Amino acid sequence: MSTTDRLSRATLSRVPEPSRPAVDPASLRPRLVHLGIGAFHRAHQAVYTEAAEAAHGGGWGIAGVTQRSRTVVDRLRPQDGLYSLARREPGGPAVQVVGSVVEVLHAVDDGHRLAALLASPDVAVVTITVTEKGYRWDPATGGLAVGDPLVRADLAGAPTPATVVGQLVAGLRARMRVGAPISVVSCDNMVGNGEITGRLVREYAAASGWPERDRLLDWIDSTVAFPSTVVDRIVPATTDADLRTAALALGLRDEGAVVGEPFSQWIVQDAFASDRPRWEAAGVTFVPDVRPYQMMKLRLLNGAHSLMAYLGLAAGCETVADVMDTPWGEPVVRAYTAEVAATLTGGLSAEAYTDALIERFANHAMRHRLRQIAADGSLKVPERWLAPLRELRAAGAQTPMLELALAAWARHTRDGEPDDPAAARLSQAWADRRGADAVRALLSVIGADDLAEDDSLTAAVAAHLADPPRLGSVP
Ligand code: CS2
Repeated sequence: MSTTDRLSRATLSRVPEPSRPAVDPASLRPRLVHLGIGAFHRAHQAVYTEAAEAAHGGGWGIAGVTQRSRTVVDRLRPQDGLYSLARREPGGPAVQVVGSVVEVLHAVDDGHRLAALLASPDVAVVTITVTEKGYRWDPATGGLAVGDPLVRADLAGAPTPATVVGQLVAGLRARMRVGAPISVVSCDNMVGNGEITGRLVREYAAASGWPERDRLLDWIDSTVAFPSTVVDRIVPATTDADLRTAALALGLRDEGAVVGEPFSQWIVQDAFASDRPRWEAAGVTFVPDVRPYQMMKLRLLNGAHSLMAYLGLAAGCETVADVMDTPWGEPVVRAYTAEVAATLTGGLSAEAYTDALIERFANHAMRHRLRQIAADGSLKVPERWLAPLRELRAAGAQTPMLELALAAWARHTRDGEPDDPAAARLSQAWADRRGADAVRALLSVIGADDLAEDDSLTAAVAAHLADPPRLGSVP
């Protein structure tokens, strides 16, 4: 079949009826700016926003902003922001065009348009998915990485800021003149993502040297909200085969196609500054405090993901489902989640959550590559493992699975050519060092000097490094 014609508003009527968007894109305008319009946003918040609009209206369109590469702009702009999501049901994909993205921008090349949108009273919400490293923060202090070259360049007055925090603060500075409230909603995998974002924004404004910075800080305190959220949906990177599946279902080429698992969840702190899409109509849960949900998701799902990634890559597996096919996959995940579950609060059931995880991880319709999960370990490991590790050790509990996990990550930093912003420092930790010395140096790189001083921990991790587990007999 020839699918040279591309999905766009002009060709949308050729898409089979059941796959068409739930909203008429022409009825929307940018009322929400999203920073980091990668596959995850398109398979998650954009879908909730479309469903909320379909249920309640309000004209909530999304202006999606990509940070570095222009690829997303080149894929989505010729398609008027339209793309399809394939839900990877075990019995075959269900493909649906999503209609909520109405504008696609590049943060720097289209920086003036971005600033104008952030200042516009018509825009009431900013959502963010830029991964942990996009915040340019120092996980050891929780503060802005002021030594980061891009942060420095933005603070020195780059005309269109290249960092997310720089873009936000420049937008808020312009917005202060019109005075309209706004909510900035981080959707990245960090405990207290709203508080972190608020802190980074304030630190950046304070460091800006602008004459009106004190007034800006007061205005941010009184008028800008930073709700925390927990997002969950497994979204592997789109492959050529996924693009072919989309084209087949739509009868049109779709270069913006994304795939996601059937499961999806969004927990949002009910603390907005003003108007927002009626996401509750789309199944979003609003709660006063997202922390118990965030800890459960980060420590159980993401923590198990990272563990499977580092163990699985070393064992020659390619995807999460491959790991679940091994005799050790499920027992390792269960032993890990049982160990970490002791740190969870809030009365949520870790057992039920784990059972559901096992099923999600084993979904063979997903090809979720371990390499994708293993990336940026220096920023993921502290959130996922070190926080529970500290709590368990402070309580005198045994931590065999977290030790095994750290050893698997340490081995990956030594042998696995990690894709990580701290790659050079991680490899330096291995220069002239072995065993527990190397483990101490690695822990220091990721801001965990306290754990580096825990001799029984570093010795246990080093023992696994010296004698890698025969995975069939993992504890
Ligand atoms: C994964 C997450 O790449 C990773 O590090 O653990 O992207 C994970 O798939 C999502 O958080 C699931 O909601």
